[in-house]
Amino acid sequence: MKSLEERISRAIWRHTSRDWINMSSVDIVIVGAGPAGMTAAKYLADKGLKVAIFERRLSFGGGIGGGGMLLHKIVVDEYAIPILKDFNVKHIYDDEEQLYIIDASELMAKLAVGAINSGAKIVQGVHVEDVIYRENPLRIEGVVIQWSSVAMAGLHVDPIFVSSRAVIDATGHDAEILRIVAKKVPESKIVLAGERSAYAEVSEKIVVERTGRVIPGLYAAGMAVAALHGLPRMGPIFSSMLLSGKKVAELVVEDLKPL
Ligand code: 48F
Repeated sequence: MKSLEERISRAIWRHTSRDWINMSSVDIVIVGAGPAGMTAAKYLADKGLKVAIFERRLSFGGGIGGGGMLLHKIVVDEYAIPILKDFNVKHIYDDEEQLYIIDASELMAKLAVGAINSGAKIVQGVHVEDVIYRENPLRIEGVVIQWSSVAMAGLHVDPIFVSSRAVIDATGHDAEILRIVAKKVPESKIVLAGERSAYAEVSEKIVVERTGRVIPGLYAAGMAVAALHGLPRMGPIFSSMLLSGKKVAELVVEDLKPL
């Protein structure tokens, strides 16, 4: 007769292993469970694609949770309303400012629920430290992952791999994956212009416009787009993060179609 302790351990090992074997190859890896990453995940999973989000923290939401300077509200403009409806996020209209107001906690939770209910997997505590690439023709074909705790402890532990047909950098202001590829795959010719100071009206539009494929197999969404193209920041208005996530999903679906 197995003890409860033994059964707990066996259950966790068995089901985690099954998941990881299943995730050793996916259609799309999304790096970062912020607003752009989770929005992209839902729309990709809605198309029946196998989606894994790797998030290095033990929570999802990225920059949403801090609201605006720790005040628990964020704002969006009208262009984001259809996305809020898809995720069932409550929003109220402020007549005076002509903006929609959302509770930060509700947006975080419902973006995650939407992505998960559509079939995407969010795995927390996993740090993406590199990519898999192929030459002739150049293509990104997955990511190299490590437990965040190992990365934080600075231990020298070899990572493992997740193969994918597409990788989306949704890591926010630091554009971590683009930065790695720029440095370690020089033939990618990626040059990060670096994010510019605040100019919300311009950045809300242009971040969405410039969202897309960077090199074959590698895409940028959310604030990573600003870091790549030298675009201004916008602070706690999140319409472009949601629209960028939706747009990158549509572009990836289009690119993966012929296979
Ligand atoms: O920063 P984040 O929320 O990115 P985003 O989706 O949205 C930006 C807004 O939050 C806000 C803004 C717009 O109004 O200016 O800042 O572009 O979410 C990025 C997530 O990626 C995780 C990080 O912990 C965060 O949750 N992340 C970053 N690098 C890695 C990573 C990595 N190398 N591996 C795994 N996760």
